[in-house]
Amino acid sequence: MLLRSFTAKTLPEAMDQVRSLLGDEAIILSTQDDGLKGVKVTAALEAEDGTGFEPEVLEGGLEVADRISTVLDHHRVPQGLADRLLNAASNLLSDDWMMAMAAALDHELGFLPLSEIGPERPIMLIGPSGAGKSVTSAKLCACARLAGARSLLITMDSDKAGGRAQAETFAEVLGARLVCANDPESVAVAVQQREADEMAVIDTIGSNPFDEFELRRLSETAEAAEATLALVLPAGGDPAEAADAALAYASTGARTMIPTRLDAARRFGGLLAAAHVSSMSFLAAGVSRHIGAGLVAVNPVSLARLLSTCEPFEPSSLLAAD
Ligand SMILES: Nc1nc2c(ncn2[C@@H]2O[C@H](COP(=O)(O)OP(=O)(O)O)[C@@H](O)[C@H]2O)c(=O)[nH]1
Ligand SMILES: [Mg+2]
Repeated sequence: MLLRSFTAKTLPEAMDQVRSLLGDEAIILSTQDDGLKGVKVTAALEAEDGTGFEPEVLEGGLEVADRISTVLDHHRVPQGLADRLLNAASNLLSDDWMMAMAAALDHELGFLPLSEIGPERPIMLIGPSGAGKSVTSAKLCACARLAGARSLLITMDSDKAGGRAQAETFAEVLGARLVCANDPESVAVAVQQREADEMAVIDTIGSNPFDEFELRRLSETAEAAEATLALVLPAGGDPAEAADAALAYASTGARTMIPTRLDAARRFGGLLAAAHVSSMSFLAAGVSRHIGAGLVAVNPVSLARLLSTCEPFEPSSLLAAD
């Protein structure tokens, strides 16, 4: 069963979209007035093998699709990605909507556990200023320490006001060895000279995703250090901006992403759009400003839970008498 939702200013316009994309065979499952956003029509098309329209399947599928669609709407997931996720969920024909959403996220997005990177490759964190790169570098060193490994923190951020002091504080607290290096060659030397059991983390200076020179420099450094690049991107931003930035950063060769500030945002459509458009896999996520407790694993189930537990903030409910 192919399931899609269409939003337009009026019902006839939405119906036109249904007919032109799915044809006359499409069955309208629900119509919903979304206020300022317009009218949303959810429609289904029978699969080529003829499956999908038994009444129970349709009813269960519609309920699952409705729940998932509400969650994706709340997070401002762009329509194209939301449709893909709904299709993936409806193909599963599960009546457990959370599991259906997890399966859909697994289908459309990539997930790479940190443990799969291995200590032999340094991790190099890139991203805009203030994204959380330095704090995430420290969190990675803390993870290494918890796993009983030593870490080497290479900072390219030491020229920034307070950058060196911040790195020195992190390194001291975490028992990490600190090296300041400002060009690809010195980063490569620091990496080559590390002890066999040291995990290297490279923290970079904030960059502009739309400055080709800065991006080229990042990929040259990663190449020289034979590092795995990870984009650090804060949650809560505009989905189109996040997607554009991630796509630009993907040109450096980055294939993984560490979203940050999940604790301080209530809309994650930007992160989903960024990961989807750039084909980057989620490596881990920042959920606190505190170094010790701030990095968690991300998998389809934990992401589905996170998305579904973000209730919209409604000031009116605080004012209502009970
Ligand atoms: N609440 C919260 N704050 C974070 C998180 N990660 C980083 N921060 C905060 O974001 C700010 C910028 O972090 P920093 O690592 O210096 O950013 P950089 O410029 O990318 O190196 C700091 O105030 C951090 O404490 C997170 O996961 N949650
Ligand atoms: Mg920094």
